[in-house]
Amino acid sequence: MATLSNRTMTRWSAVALACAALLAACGGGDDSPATTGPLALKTLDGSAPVVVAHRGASGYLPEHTLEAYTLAIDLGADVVEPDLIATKDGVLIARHDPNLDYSTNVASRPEFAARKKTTQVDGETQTGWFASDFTLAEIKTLGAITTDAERATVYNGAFKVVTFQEIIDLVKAKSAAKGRTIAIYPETKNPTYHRALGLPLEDTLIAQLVAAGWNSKTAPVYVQSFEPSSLKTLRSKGLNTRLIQLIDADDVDLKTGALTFAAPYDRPYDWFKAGDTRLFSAMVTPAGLAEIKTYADGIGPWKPYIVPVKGTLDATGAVKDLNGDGKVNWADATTQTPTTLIADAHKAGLFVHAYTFRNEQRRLAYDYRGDPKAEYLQFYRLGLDGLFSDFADTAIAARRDYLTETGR
Ligand SMILES: [Ca+2]
Repeated sequence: MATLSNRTMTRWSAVALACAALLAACGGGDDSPATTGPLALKTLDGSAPVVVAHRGASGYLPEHTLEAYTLAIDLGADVVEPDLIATKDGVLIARHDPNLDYSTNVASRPEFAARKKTTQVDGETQTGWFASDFTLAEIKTLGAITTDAERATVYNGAFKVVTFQEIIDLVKAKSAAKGRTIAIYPETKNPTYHRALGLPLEDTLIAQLVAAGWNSKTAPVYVQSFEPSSLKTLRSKGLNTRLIQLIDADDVDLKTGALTFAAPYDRPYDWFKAGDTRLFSAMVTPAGLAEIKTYADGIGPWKPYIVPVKGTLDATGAVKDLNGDGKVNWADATTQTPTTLIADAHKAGLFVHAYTFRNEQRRLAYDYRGDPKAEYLQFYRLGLDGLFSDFADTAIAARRDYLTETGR
């Protein structure tokens, strides 16, 4: 197994621990990207790429907690990203999945044992405890846990589930305290699923953004979804913020370098329900981009839509274990010639925010040589407008290098 042994990781792990202990005192990561300089940047609007803290500083602390968002801001993130689901009483909370078993300690709570059930989420059968069966007050008694078994578990149970309103309040307070505008990037999660439960996300989201004074194109808000109908609903009901169409796939076939498409990651669930048989990949064609431009401002594709990766095959046609760790995975793939997606999207008038950038060695293609900054630099140089990172500090350090090399 790859180990996180390089000096950068050790250093930032130490920073993370220090920040968790002393959040208020950790403010050294502020960054104010310049927007002019000798070499024009290739982003859509010519400004520096935006760093979005994916689920907060989720590389260091249990995701989607006030502590993870606070740490991300203190590490210098421009934007924090909450995924939104609804409680039984209709409150928007930040969780990646309606199934609370994935990201909280609900399974350890005997008083909730009877609410365990098996149900379908976007066509996938899941067993667990579901947010729509719990009031906010009940969910507030739970502790968040890491969703990545390879990451620190020492904070499991220590932090509470956070509401969308608490995130808005945090971002406003931190913006005032730091003298820079911090934005939010909420995602409507499983919007068709929520609508079927009688807990539509869109109306509540709009109401909260309007109440925050943030219903405009220039507000520090980006709203994202995998389901086009959710974005269209938001627009038709009067939301004026920037909207982003997310573009997924299931995996990469390392033998061919091709994206693979298996349910539920093959197409938006609303497309499936409507009998639309196109795959997510239809969205990156010129026609697909033009269609997105009719209801959104940007796209959020998975990284290999921009920089494909592929394994190296041995004489038998099997993918080689290039790094010799006994496993064949992403860390044995090498990057291929970038696609024209960024240029194509820009031509269509759409900005591009790619996901998800992570520091772990096993998540880095072989030719980045274990250096996550090498990956960020490649994408920045391609003209990427923004990215989602679990390690915002690394993304910002790489951006500083990129801005320096462009004369800023
Ligand atoms: Ca390997």
